[in-house]
Amino acid sequence: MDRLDFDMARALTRRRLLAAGVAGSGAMLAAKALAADVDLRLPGGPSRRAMTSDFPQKGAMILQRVRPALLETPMEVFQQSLYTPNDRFFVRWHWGDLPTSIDVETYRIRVGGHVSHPLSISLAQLLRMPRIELAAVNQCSGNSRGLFQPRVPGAQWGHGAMGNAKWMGVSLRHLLDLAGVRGGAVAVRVGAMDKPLVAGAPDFEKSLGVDHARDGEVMLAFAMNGEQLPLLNGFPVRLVVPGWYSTYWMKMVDTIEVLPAPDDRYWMAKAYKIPSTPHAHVVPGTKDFPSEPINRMNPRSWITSITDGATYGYDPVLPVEGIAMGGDVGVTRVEISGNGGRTWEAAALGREDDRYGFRRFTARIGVPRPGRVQVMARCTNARGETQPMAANWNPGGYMRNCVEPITVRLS
Ligand SMILES: Nc1nc2c(c(=O)[nH]1)N[C@H]1C(S)=C(S)[C@@H](COP(=O)(O)O)O[C@H]1N2
Ligand SMILES: [Mo]
Repeated sequence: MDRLDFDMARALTRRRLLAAGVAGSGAMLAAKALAADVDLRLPGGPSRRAMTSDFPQKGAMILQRVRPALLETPMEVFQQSLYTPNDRFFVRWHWGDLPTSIDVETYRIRVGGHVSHPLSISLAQLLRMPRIELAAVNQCSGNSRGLFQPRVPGAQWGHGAMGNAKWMGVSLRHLLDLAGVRGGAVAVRVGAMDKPLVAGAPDFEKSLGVDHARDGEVMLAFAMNGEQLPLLNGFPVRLVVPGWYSTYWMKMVDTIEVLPAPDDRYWMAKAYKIPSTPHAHVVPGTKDFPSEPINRMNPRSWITSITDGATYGYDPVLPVEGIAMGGDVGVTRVEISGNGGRTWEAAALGREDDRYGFRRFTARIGVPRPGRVQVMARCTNARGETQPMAANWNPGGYMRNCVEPITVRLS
C-alpha cells in the first residue's frame, strides 16, 4: 500500500481546528435540509430522508438525526470510490454533548489503570511514535437496521452506516507497552471526550480483551485517507478495531484504562449484546436468550452500479458492479445471480489493499429479453462463511448480512 508522507504535526494546527469547531456549533444546532430527499426503501415505516450538507466538514449526507448527529452515506458514494471520502463518511454519536473545537496543544490521552507507568500523551508525542497504516471498513452494528422486519428500535439506517478508509496511527500495543501492562490484566477500556446531556446517563466507553488490544493492528488513528479526521469522525484521535463493528471504534479518545477484571459497565455489560446463535438470529419476539457482546463483522456485499426499483435501457448484457467485505478476514469469492439464486457465477474481484477493506467486484449478466431482472451478489470470506439468503432478526437490529437483491426493469 502507498505510504503517506506528510507532516501531520503541521497539518494539525490549532487555527484549523477552531475554524472547524465554530462552523460546527452553528450547523449542529440548526442543520437545515437540502431540497432533495432520498428513499431508503425501508419496509414497514417512513422511508424518505432529507439530504443535508450543513454539518461541518461534511458534504451531501442523508439526515437521520440532527443532534447528536446521525448522518448516512448515500449508496452512490460507494459506487464512485472504493475509499469513502472523509466528507461523505457516515457519522454516529450516542450523546449530545461533544466538543465543537479541540485545543490540540492541551489535548492528552491518559493511559492508566493496571499499568506500571501511567502516561499522559500529547498529540505531538503521538505523532512522533512509530506509525502503522491499513485499510478497514468501519461499519455500525446497526447498519441496514431499517430493513429489519418486524421493525426494531434504534436508528433506521439503510446500508450507508459504513465506510472504507485508510487509517494511519499508532498501534495500541505500542502505548500499552510504554505504560507497562501489569500481570493479571484482562481488558482495556477506552473513554472519550463526549458526554451525555442527561445527568446520570453512562458515559460512552468500550473495552477490548487485553490480547485483542495488543494485537498490533488495533490503533489510535490520527489520519483517515491521508488527512486529519473530521471532527465528527473523532478528531483528533480515534480507535480503529479492524474487522470489528464500529461501536468499538471510540472517537475523540482521551483515556485508556487497563482493567484487572472484565468491564462490567453499561456499554459492555448491557448494550450492544447479540444472541449467541448462528447469525445472531432469533425468532422475532424472543426475549430470553443467551447473549454476548457484539464482536467481529461478517461478510457482506452490495451491488452499487444499479439502483433497486430503477428502469434502464434494454441490452442483452447487463454489467454489474459493487463492493464486498469479508468481515474480520478477507474476501475470497463474490458470486452473482441474475435468476433469483438458481445459478451463480463468479464475479471478477478488484485488488485487495488489506483484508479488512472493501473489495470491488464486476460481473456481466445475460438478460434474454426486456423486463424485470433481479440481481444478487453473495460474498464468501476466507473463513468459508457465505452470506445467507434469509435475513437474520434480533431485538437490537444487529449484524444483518443476508444477500440484498436488486430488482431493475430493462425496457
Ligand atoms: N466517543 C464516541 N465514540 C464512538 C461513538 C460515540 O457515541 N462516542 N459511537 C460509536 C459507534 S456506535 C459508531 S457506529 C461509530 C461511528 O463512527 P463514525 O461516526 O466515524 O462513522 O463510532 C463509535 N465511536
Ligand atoms: Mo454504531
